[in-house]
Amino acid sequence: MKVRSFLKFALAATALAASAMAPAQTYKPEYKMSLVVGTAFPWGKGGELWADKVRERTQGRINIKLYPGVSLVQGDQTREFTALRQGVIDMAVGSTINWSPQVKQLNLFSMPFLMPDYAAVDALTHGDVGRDLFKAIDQAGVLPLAWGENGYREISNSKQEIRKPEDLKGMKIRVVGSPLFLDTFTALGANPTQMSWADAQPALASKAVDGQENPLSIFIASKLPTVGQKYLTMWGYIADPLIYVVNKEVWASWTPADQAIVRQAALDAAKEQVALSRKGLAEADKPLLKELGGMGVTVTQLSPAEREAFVKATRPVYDKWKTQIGADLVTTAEKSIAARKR
Ligand code: X2X
Repeated sequence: MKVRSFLKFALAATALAASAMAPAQTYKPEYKMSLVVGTAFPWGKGGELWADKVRERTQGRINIKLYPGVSLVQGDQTREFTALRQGVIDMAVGSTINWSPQVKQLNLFSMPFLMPDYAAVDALTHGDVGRDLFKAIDQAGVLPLAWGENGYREISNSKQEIRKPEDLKGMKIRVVGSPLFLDTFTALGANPTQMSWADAQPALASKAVDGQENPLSIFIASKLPTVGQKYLTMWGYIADPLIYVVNKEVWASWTPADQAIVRQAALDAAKEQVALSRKGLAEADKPLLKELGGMGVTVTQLSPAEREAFVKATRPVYDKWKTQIGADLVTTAEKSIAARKR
């Protein structure tokens, strides 16, 4: 064999071997999507919408199974982000609260009374802040694709109406596992206790804790009024967005065409999911509140002056966390909110 034809042969053989080993061609039979709650909730529904669109638009090349109850991390929602990075979880629709132990900037949305209304939430997620936070998540090792929404977290309890911070005095309130929540509820005179959502429900039922804070969609679908959570105060102190993400190795294993499909499906599903989360609350007469009355829940709406007392009591917490989260990011958020379209 002449040198030239030998070289040609060797090149061809190498290319053949490389294509046989190419990881880009290996799709898993099934991808695991982590969720805290299932399809009876707007959150779980948002995951299902994403999975269905991807399956349909890829003709089944990418087949996603839902794992609600954060079952891939045994219900420990604050470990979800690490499991995503490590590949124990392939993709997720997760709350900023649950990932804030690993991505401290995500604590932004838990800053008490930062976001006065939905327009403020949108100004952050769809503006410079949203872009900066996606960069932070990417740098932390997981690929973010779209913003969804869990919602405004209102406070409920089994003991008495809450109208002023003093009403919270000594109340045992279940909070999620981010230290910012301990600071907020301690500042309000309550007795916060950290536990997972899986542990919170039996703790509320047995009256081991007096109250909790969650979006109304979670409050209702989890049937909290039936375990004695009869007092609900609409204080709108924080709202947690949801983020649609994919593990980076999984992402890299897909063709560019399939990556584009998964990204667009996440954007489409997230848009529908946000509308579901706001249903009954975004309308001027908030029909969801009437529904709650029918479940025997006393719904308390605060006057601006009453709300201000909660803002004032938590201001030192806001100031402390502004530094911890990053003063620049928080200032950008404050400016974006001030300039929002209403
Ligand atoms: O644990 C909660 O309160 C929940 C379900 O809202 C989250 O996962 C943040």
